[in-house]
Amino acid sequence: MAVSKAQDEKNQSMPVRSIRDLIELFDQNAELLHVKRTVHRDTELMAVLKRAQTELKRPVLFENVEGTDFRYAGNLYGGRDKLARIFNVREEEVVEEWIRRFHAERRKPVPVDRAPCQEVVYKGNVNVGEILPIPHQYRGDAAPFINSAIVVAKDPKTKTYNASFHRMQLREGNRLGIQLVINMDLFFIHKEAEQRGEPVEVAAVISPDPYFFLAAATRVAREVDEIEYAGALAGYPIEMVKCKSVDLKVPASAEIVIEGQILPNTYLEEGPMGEVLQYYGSTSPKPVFEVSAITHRQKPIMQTLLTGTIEDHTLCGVPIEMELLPMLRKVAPCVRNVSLLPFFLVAVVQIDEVQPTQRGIGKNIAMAALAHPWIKIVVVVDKDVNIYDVEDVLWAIATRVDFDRDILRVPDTFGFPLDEMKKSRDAPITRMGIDATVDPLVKSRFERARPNGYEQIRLKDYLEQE
Ligand SMILES: Cc1cc2nc3c(=O)[nH]c(=O)nc-3n(C[C@H](O)[C@H](O)[C@H](O)COP(=O)(O)O)c2cc1C
Ligand SMILES: [Mn+2]
Repeated sequence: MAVSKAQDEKNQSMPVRSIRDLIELFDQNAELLHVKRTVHRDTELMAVLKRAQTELKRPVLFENVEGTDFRYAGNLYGGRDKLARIFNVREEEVVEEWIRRFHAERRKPVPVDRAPCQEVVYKGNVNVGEILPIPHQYRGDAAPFINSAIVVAKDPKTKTYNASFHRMQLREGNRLGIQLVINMDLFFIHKEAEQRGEPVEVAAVISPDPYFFLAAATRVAREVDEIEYAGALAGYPIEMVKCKSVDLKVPASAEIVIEGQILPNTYLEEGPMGEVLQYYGSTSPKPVFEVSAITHRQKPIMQTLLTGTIEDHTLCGVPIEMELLPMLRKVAPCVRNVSLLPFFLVAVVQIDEVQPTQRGIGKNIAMAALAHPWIKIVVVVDKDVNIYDVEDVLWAIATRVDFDRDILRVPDTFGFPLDEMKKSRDAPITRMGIDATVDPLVKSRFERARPNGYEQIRLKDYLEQE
């Protein structure tokens, strides 16, 4: 379907205040896939989502799932193009726009009395598995998991609101397992409460507006109120409503909220679950989330987030790009852009062409990027290589690298905890830098063959039908 320029611009400026608005935005741009056929929650839903995600790269709305009136949305954040829609910029501008909004004016939330997320209320002795039809994601998972929930908590130390992703394993009755990764803010909030023998009141928010969602994916200092930060990303204050059973507020426009507390000194075996690197990982004792209320919209849309997919890598990788880009530019102002997609252990850095006075700068940049604890491979390329195109990056590696001189190998370094190449969980890893930039002394031999007009034309202009 051809979208006229005027139509395109109109859609782009549509205000996005909820997940329904976001789905509508994708739909108006003819990007949303509607699955109308009835699918089975545990044996079809995730298979269809994973294939649609990898093969078609589009967001998906499941309209009919057997045995429930919930609808399911997936891949809303899978890829830089989705973030470009949300921020209303071009793909190559996403990181800088996110950085710009990160530094924009923080907005205090506004309280509201009535909220869509509380149209249906269950309080007291709730059975989570009966109320919420949580799908089973991977074959070897221990149980159904919620992977898209954002946990809101008040930080008693800083008096600010924290919001972060924590996977939850479905358990019996009113209990969920919750993963608090070491050094995350909620990990510390829970540890400190535990030392006082107290639980932590929390509310897990599913399917919120995209700005709250992206704010929760960013690591920010503990002092920063993440609801106010979400307001900075959105450009409007987030509307918050009082919870029904805990002393917290949650974004009113969300679809589903699970209220309760994370217990002190209570741990149960959790996992395995297909993880971000597509391996199952191990089982270990994790804290318990005791649920006291569940609220949701009528016929809610449950957001599903498959781990180990482009969506997971977008939400983990682009926030790292935000940290990396300013840091690399300090090392070398010639750094133009960076990409951690499609797979966040591999960073591709694009630079302006190396000057004769700066020979070797590609390696300095590679060393700087490798300092990030998660990045295992970095490839540095010139500006004529498309860093969002894996084929193009491979072409540069194959044709512009002297494997005797342009490869950095750094053994015994601190790496990503879930890397299965580690001999044990705390073992160090070897990382690698690849300088695929052209030496300015032999530049003329490496000019890419291009047709006349190649950089100037827009393909779209030649394909649209009147
Ligand atoms: C899709 C996704 C899933 C995540 N799952 C978990 C998790 O299960 N447990 C956890 O502690 N952190 C998890 N994280 C990491 C934190 O939620 C994330 O880094 C957050 O920004 C930390 O916020 P903080 O600065 O408040 O600690 C996940 C992040 C993403 C993007
Ligand atoms: Mn935080």
